[in-house]
Amino acid sequence: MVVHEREPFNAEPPRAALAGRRRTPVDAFYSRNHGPIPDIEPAAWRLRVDGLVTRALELSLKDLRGQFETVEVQATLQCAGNRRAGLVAVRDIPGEDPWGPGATSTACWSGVRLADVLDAAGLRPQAAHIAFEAPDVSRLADPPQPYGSSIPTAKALGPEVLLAWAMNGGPLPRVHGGPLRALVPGWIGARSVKWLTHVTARAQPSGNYFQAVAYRVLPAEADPRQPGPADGISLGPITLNCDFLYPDDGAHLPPGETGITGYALAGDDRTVARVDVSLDGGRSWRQAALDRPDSPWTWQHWRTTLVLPVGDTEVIARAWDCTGAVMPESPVHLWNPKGYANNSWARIRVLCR
Ligand SMILES: Nc1nc2c(c(=O)[nH]1)N[C@H]1C(S)=C(S)[C@@H](COP(=O)(O)O)O[C@H]1N2
Ligand SMILES: [Mo]
Repeated sequence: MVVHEREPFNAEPPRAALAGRRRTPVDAFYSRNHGPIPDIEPAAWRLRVDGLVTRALELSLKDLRGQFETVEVQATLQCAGNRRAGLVAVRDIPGEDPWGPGATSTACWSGVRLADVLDAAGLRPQAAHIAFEAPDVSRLADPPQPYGSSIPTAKALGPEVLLAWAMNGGPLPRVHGGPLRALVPGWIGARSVKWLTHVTARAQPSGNYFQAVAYRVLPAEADPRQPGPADGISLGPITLNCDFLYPDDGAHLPPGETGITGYALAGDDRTVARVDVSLDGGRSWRQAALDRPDSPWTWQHWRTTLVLPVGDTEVIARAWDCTGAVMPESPVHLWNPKGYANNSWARIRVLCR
């Protein structure tokens, strides 16, 4: 793993650990934390469900397993800071880690549908947002506070949104939110709250720092420490994106035919329609072959074979989605003070001799 920070722990797998695997092994799955990882005794853990509901609930893991249907969802998680390094190269982003393309990983999650739990609690008509809260207090928040987020009720009721206690067939590891986390497929990782202890139905989005202040695409000139109220764009669905998984940036290769692979992800209810690769700075493109996704919520791997010339070559990839949107060429116009949602063309340099 490439460790960006030890306290709080933030690490991403190198491209090679994601390459050739539709599902990411637990020990290669990226980990993104804003505070210390809590140590929760599963038997003592309880989930509180309250707010704009007709019956507030308090549920143990046994209650969740016993009272609701267990379901499995294959889903990719991607951090909004994925590929931030490309924005940092445009202009420094103090206090944020320069993530590469590895803040993206895919697992098979199991748990219960959030919709079923909300149904048992009985949502009131005014319940437009579902907020999540965890016990990990982040000193990066202003003021320091436990981590939280919210999603609109329309998304929360989707059958893909889980309260998950298992990952790739094993118990959910502590670092990934065990004993229980929210899983919001198709939305930025920040909404999939780990160590979940509290679900609240509300009329408004969560006022938590990580919903109301951070994870917003601010105007370039905004001060990220003092954004105005509702400044910027609150991130929900993942932005269309792709990157290379093989070869690595800076790889030394023999010239000639080389297999090139990568991943692409369109986010929420969109799908990846095409991935193109260029060897001439984007003047001409060749279409890559796109694998079928394992579910509507996972990345798609893509592959092509290129004849690489002798010398130093830049290889570029871009993805299109089913609405005809395409990744933009340059990170220059995407730069934002917190460094989110960089989906400019993916680029690697390879040296052939
Ligand atoms: N309680 C809590 N949940 C959290 C976070 C956190 O710091 N605390 N980080 C979020 C972010 S920004 C991301 S990208 C994902 C990462 O999940 P992972 O560490 O399992 O990859 O968890 C989200 N859930
Ligand atoms: Mo994230």
